Amino acid sequence: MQKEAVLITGAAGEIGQALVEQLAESHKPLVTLDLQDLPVGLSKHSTHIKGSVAEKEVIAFLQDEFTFTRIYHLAALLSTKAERAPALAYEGNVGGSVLLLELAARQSEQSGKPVQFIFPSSIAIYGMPDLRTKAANPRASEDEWNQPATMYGCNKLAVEHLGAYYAQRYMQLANEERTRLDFRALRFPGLISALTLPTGGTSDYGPEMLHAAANGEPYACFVRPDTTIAFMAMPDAVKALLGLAAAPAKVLKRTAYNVSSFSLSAEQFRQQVFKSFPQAQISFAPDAKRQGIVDTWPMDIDDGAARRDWGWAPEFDLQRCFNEYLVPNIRKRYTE
Ligand code: AKB
Repeated sequence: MQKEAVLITGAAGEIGQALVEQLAESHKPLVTLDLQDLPVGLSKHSTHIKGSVAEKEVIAFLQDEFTFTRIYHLAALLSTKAERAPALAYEGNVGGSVLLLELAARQSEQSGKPVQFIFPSSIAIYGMPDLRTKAANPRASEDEWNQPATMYGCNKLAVEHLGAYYAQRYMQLANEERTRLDFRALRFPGLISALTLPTGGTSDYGPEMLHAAANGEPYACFVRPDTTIAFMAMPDAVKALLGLAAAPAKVLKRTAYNVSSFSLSAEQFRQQVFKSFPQAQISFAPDAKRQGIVDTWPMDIDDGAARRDWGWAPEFDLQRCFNEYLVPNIRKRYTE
């Protein structure tokens, strides 16, 4: 007998760990999938499968063992790592997503209930053509500048479109009506966690700068001081995922929503870090190629649609994020 469950892929990643922590009590049974093991403290909360979303055997095992009501598909190779291995990124980021969309489509048909498929997309789907255009258009809304400049950005935009296809058009030539999956996506800015360090992204300079300062290590920032993008505290990212998942389908007017919190330059980020770690040694040593990627991302994104349609609002603005979430928890992490 298949067990009803909630699935989290990429569960050992930054968002994954925060989401497992949050869902541990409320969502049972919880099934987690990742190439890595879950950290000891989290592994007791789920049935963990070690494997890749791009492996057909892994997806077939999940299909046979569980009936999923909701899937948080977080597994992804982030922008910098994906640029270093584009084909591998495509295989995992898009190929793996299609295997999971197919699983959700089949289970929606079998149960007659739409499986909810929650997908974290990214500011990386945007492609600002140059710095003048970026400065002249500080808050990108969902339907503009969708010309990603990275493999990762292309992957995220492709899965947004594929998800909408599976939710609205899948098997449209078939005679009989069918129950389709319920696809919902969020475009996240750079995320900052006090408990984990980023791996393989290009917005990583922010969290790396802060964690290095807290750990008493010098840090050379790989982007220019004027580089500006949006960021969000990890608890708000989890809040957004749960908020979108809980929204009644009838209030949603699009499948992909921007969500944002605060936008600042790398220099402003450094000044914010100095407030709590005045001894920090933070310099700038721009990496022209990675700089080129961040320069195509908007300074901020317009999340008016998410606020209007399903009441999105972040808990943490810049000051609260640093003073109430990041600094107290990071201090604990590096002093205890
Ligand atoms: C990355 O830098 O690749 C991610 C993102 C902005 O989606 N953190």
